[in-house]
Amino acid sequence: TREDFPQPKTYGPLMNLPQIDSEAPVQSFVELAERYGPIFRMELPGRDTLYVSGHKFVEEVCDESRFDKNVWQPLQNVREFAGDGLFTSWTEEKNWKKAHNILLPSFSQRAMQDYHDKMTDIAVQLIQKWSRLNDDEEIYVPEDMTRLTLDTIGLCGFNYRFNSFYSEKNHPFINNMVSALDEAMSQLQRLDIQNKLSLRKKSQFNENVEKMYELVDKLIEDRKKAEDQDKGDLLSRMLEGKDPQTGEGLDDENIRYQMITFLIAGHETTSGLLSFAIYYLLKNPDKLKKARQETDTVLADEYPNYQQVRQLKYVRMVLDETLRLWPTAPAFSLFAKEDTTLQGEYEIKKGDTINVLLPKLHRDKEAWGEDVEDFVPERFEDPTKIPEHAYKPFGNGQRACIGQQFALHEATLVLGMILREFEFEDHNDYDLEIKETLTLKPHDFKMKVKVRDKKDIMLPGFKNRIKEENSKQLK
Ligand code: FDE
Repeated sequence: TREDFPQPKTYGPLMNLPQIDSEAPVQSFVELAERYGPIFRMELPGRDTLYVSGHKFVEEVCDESRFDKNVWQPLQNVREFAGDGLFTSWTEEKNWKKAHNILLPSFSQRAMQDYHDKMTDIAVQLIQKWSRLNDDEEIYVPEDMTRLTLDTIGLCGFNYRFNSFYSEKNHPFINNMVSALDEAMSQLQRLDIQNKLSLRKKSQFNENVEKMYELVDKLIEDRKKAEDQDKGDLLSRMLEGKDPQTGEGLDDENIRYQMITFLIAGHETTSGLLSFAIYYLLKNPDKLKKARQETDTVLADEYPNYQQVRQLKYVRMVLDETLRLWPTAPAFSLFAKEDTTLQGEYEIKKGDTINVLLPKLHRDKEAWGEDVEDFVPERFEDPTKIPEHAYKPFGNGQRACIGQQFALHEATLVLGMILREFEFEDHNDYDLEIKETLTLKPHDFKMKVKVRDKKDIMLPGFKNRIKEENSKQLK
């Protein structure tokens, strides 16, 4: 029964609410998992949920014959503006499968070759900005990474340029999105009655949402009017694509929701990933050196090509390890499709919800060994050695992240280029502090960079030598 699950002490009608820090809910859950173990129960007003973070439990809840994605409360709040887009729809809804089928080829490895040049275009803007800084100027890492990832999804997704590098201020779309997300998240921490009373917040929220729709609807409308409609981006694929199962396409309202979804999902998470990766390299000079040796060997030309990015194996491992320690989408939720048990011992009723707590799962010592807190990209050297059910930064099964290849190609390209161009300086001796919104980011993380001595890498003879080595490697 429910009483058999470990559970922190409850406080009257607030139940377990006081144990959650509203600024840092995920970190609260991680601490609770340390105390109450790989499965525990939390009762919040109107919600009664299990949290799992041990690999044996996760293996079971990832069994798609028994469990399916739960559009849990945070996603239901986002659903108020992302509608039945991929991220916020139930697997049962018609539009989930339809959009999934139509969009899958747009996110395949093959499709990344089409996006590569656009990704490079934006990456070059970042490199140029950093190259032109004066010695005393600092970089606000997450802010610049957010500029980069927003502009990348805007260009690859909809052939739209947010041009974030040309402005000190956020693009208005970002402000609207951040306030809407913020409000969606703070609703979680308020009681229903408080939410009903927050009329002013509600009308602000509605205004933010309207503004987001305005931009997106205009992009759809303009594209429909355009002479040459096929821009090879997500938008043209959504406007033209037909679901092979039903022969149907997506309607305009659903395309709007998908666009909002990609803008949210495609930039916050990847921006956090790049920021954490730089943080870990800054704090681990031996790993930094190794990654840089790789970029100096592989990235011989001014602009990396698609194939070279695929050869950045160690940089890629750096990103894998970063996502282990700080999975920027830190949790996902499931519901039981039938009555069942976990570990043959814990009774689960049909409809019960279970949240998977990734930062803790990724530190499960049974699966990873004792050194879980250390940054060791080498863990990912041999793909067969990755403990499958202890590593889920992109979620699970058919509801796993459709943008995984996109995010990893983009992040590998950008991190590779940054490493080749700059020395990093940790001038503030930055202490990691995690900021939680829908995703995780290193709060207030700043550093300085210096353009590396180009003599090392740009002398013509050197370049040729690198090219020779590259072609040897390719053979
Ligand atoms: C999804 C996702 C997930 C799952 C969730 C749940 O289950 O609820 C996860 C965990 C993720 N995702 C994660 C991530 C990380 C990163 C870096 C990313 N992600 C990125 C990206 C980009 C893009 C564009 C995206 N992403 C998108 C997406 C989508 C659409 C989704 C939904 C899918 C389905 O179908 O469901 C996701 N994503 Fe991610």
